[in-house]
Amino acid sequence: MNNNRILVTSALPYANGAIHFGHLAGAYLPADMFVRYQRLMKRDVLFICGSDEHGVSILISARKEGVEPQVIIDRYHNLNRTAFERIGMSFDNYSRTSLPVHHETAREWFVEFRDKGVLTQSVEKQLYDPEARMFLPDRFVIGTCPHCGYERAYGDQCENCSKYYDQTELLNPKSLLSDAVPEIREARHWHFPLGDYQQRLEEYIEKNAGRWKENVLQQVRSWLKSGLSDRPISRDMDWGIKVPGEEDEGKVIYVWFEAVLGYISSSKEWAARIGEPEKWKEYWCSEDTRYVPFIGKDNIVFHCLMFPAMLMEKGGYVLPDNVPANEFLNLEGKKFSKSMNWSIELNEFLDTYPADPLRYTLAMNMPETRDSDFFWKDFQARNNNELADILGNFVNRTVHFAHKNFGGKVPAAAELDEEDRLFLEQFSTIADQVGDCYERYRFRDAVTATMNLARAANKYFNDREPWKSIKTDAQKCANTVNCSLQAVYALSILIEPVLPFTAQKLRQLLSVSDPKALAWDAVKSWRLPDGHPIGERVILFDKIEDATIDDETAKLGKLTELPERHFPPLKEQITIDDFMKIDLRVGKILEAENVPKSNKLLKLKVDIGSEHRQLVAGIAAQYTPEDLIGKHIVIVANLKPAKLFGIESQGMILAASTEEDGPVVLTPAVLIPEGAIVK
Ligand code: B3M
Ligand code: ZN
Repeated sequence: MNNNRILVTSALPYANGAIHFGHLAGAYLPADMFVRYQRLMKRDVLFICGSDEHGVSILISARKEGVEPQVIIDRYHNLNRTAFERIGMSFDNYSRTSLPVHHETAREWFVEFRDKGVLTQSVEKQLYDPEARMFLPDRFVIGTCPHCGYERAYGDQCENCSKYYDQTELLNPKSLLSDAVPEIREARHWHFPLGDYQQRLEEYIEKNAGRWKENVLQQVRSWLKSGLSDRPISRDMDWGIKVPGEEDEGKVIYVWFEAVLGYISSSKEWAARIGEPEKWKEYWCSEDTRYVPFIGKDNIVFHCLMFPAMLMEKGGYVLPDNVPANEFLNLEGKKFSKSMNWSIELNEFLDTYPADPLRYTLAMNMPETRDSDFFWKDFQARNNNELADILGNFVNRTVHFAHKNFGGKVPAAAELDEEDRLFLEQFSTIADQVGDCYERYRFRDAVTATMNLARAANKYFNDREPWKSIKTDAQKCANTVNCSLQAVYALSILIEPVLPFTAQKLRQLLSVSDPKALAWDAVKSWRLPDGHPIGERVILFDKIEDATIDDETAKLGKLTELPERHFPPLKEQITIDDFMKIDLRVGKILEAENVPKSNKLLKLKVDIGSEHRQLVAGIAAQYTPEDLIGKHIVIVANLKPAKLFGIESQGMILAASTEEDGPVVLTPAVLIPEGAIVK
């Protein structure tokens, strides 16, 4: 394979929400770093992305808001495109799958496969909503999970026990569109015979296995081991790419079948835009291309099995050379969740902070082999202690010193000593090391090695003490400043993949315009000429205060709007006499302790005025004993005692709860004496 032509794609984000840090660290930032490195290696790179604008989730969002799906996709396409630009994603083309070029491409593939007899048809039982008059996609129906009994399980998967099943297996199904009870009807669907490619896919994967990431291989091998089966590739829906032909009226092409083809149509759009409409073929239809799709781990099966099988069937197309999928990034130890406000929106973040420190922090915490986290404190520390104190500081002192003592010009070096030479030699070694990391998709290591040059440079400047040699040995001082400025140049190239905005500032500062200097290998050979003018110093990184970070952390999880929740229907009516049978009393918690071997239960001693009660309450996951002692609460005082974990509970504490979050203990809003009656 020719290593000079490289096709890189990043997963097409659904135009159904704003991309967050997790997406960035998964499929976008590593792709951009890889591409920027390869461009500096002077390779012929095409970098492609776009919005994925079909699929059920977009339809659901549209119904929820009561708008057309077009409104949703326009909103998020524009939002995400802007966010990508601001964070420095250097796509050659950012397309959208609602464009005619994509619809045509997807139909062409579908029809070709259908006409060749590759696709099969079968009739399946599916849930049909008689009121909305449509077949229900899996996410449009809920019911009771056939495995665990969870009552709000979706049509394809239960969020409680994670099991997959067929939507017709759901108990008590209900349509989310109309609340109607769906009927089971037969629906005819087109299938892609993925099972037929089992052997070819196995060969393809094993041929590459030596180079692919372990986390990717593991998932792929387990799919292969359980045996590939045919995949339905049509859906009964009116949002998406229509399946051509009268007999397929009302059917659209399944989103995953067409979304992967979005890479190809985005490339076509790019080729047309640059005035060479056939040029996309140089990348896609050539044995000679190194094709690397960047994705998150949830997209592995489609990129490692389904898409390659489609490409094999089509013939004449390049297969992925490697699929360096990342694991997931969490936020402060928890999954990103928009509805719980446990998320950071990229555009909002970039209104306050520059892009490069975020790119750096995400790269240093990239979930390459296992899930990882973004912590605000870590972001602050990386920005202040690494970018500002090491990289920024080195550049500033060097430039400042050159202005103060050498008129803002590169002083001529002569008779470098051993230490100078060793320092300069490091540029080459580090450039090779970093390059090797990028070639092997090891982004954390690449950035760590890059920063090692900044560290070495800071140390060199310190050790050489030019502020002393200026008085005693003018040539030695000139040599130090010359070498240090060469390091600023070397850094301007080496940091480009991870810190492109800062790299740009450095090149401006050094007024580097020689095209020969803008290459990875130039770090080894190109040098700033003697007498070359240096610009005035600029602040590269502003420090971030503790208070700012505290504010940011405090914002997390604070809900401005309560998420939509579902509760069981109301119970049947009772009389006032029924209610009066319950004796509710205010009590004060005197003691609280964990129940050994239980992570749910707390043992409490409660003063209810007339007596002390021992209660056992299932609130240990939400409260520590210290949280509770001294609190006023309400208890059911005349409940028959019961034993929990062998401990007697003489009553019950009142708490409100949702399925998602555990109980919240109810407390009187003002101080009320123990024993007071609640009714
Ligand atoms: N939009 C799923 C996702 O965002 C899907 C990726 C398509 S890549 C062709 O995870
Ligand atoms: Zn379940």
